[in-house]
Amino acid sequence: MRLVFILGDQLTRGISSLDGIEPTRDVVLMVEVAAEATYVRHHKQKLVLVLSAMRHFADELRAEGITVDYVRLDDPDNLQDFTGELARAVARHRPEAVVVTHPGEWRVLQLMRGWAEGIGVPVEIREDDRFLCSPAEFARLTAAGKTGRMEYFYREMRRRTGLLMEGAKPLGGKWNFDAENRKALPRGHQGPQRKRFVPDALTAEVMALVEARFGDHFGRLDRFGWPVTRTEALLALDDFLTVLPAFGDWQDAMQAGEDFLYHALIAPALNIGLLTALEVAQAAEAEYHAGRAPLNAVEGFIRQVIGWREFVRGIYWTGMPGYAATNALNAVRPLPAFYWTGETRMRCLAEVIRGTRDNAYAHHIQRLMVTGNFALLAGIAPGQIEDWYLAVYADAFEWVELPNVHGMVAHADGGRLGSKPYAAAAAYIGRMSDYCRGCGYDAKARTGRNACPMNYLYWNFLITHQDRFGKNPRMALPYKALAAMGEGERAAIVSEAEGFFARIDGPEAPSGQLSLGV
Ligand code: DLZ
Repeated sequence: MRLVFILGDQLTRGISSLDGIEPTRDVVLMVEVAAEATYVRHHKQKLVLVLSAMRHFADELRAEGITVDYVRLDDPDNLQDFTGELARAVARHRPEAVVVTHPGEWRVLQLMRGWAEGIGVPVEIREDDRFLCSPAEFARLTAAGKTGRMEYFYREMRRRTGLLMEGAKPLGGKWNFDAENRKALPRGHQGPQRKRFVPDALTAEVMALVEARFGDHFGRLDRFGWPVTRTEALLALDDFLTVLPAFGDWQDAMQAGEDFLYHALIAPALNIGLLTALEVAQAAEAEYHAGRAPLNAVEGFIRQVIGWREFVRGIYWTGMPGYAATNALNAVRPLPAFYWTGETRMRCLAEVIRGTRDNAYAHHIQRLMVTGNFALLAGIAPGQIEDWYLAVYADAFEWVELPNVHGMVAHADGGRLGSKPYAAAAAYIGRMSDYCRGCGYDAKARTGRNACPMNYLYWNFLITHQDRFGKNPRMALPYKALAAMGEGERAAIVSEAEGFFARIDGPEAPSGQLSLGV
């Protein structure tokens, strides 16, 4: 008999480890272990998502007649880590072999590689074929030179899948409609009511368990509404398709109090396996062909799923472990405490952190241009900001989170993912959101007592990294503006930034100004 070990982000009936399973002979093993909940202190909603989805998935396999050996977190004999629990299961079942699918994290792959010797049973690690491009193929494609950047890789994935293609040409005559996807929302816009899922009895039981065991982790649990089964995930996908037409124009827009807007909200389900990339991309394409959604919206969504998502996975698996160790900008500052409390006078940050706490979710521009932008400008150590993202977002698994944060947010990879850092001053946030209205800081002031820190930190960032970015043609404009500043103004910027860093965990947030309402 074979023991098929399925992890918490492998909840797909078609997962490769289940290929050829013989229900009368083989056993599926699933284990809830504290080590996975605490190696970073995951948001409570993320813990509920994974554990509840695991329990539902196990029930579905059992309903098919498959034997599932399921170890619960509160089982008194639980050794609380993957290796210990696999060893116990091997002793229980005495399998001829263990079958697993390639994990989503380099750390776990190292564990898996040690299992055959450590536990004394052959371990077959199968490819994770839920992705369109394997790491080996990615290495081949990028070594060929042409697809080293996301845009070219994406075109290759379009050709390969035939999505939005007219023969060999892209539908609509262009590969990328991003320029049409950067509109701000009208003032006071009310977003749509998005589908959320009421916890069933099983999820409620997991919520109580998480509150009891991990009650001191970040995040609110009372607003849990993520899909935990494939049926619910398909309903979440349907809900997205109804707002897809507006997703394109407003995908970069932000508004206080509007946590979801027109975003897909399917990444948590997709990344634990309840949906597959190809099916969600095909569902979006069908909306275009049915005349229900415009091309800019559909293309923008499909690019994220078959382009960016696959590209960053390729970067992760071909680059690890060295990729995570780079620190091109020598960023060493500890993560400010307000990332956990939301207690800052910067309304944009307070609002995004509030949404993150409430939902284990923020959309891509909030992650990139608010919490990410601040971390970049403030020179937060890559490992610290990466751990934060990995912990707080329900969809964050390392293969996707790490390159996004290490490369795109922190530019710690020296430009492998993006040819320029995503650095912005308050003007960008003011243009794309209503956060600056009602903020205690002055978004227009570059220096001075009440200047928005994003402004002097932005110019301070350009000054600090002038040697690296000063000659980058994509940054010519801001460096021209910097060159036009007098020495006095440059000195004032540096001194404002130093003053801010000195009080970053202190009186930056005087009482009465805390935006989380605490
Ligand atoms: C994220 C997570 C958590 C919180 N708990 C478990 C668990 O108890 N059992 C499990 O099999 N998987 C869990 N996971 C998902 C794993 O951390 C994930 O599979 C690895 O990080 C590899 O991507």
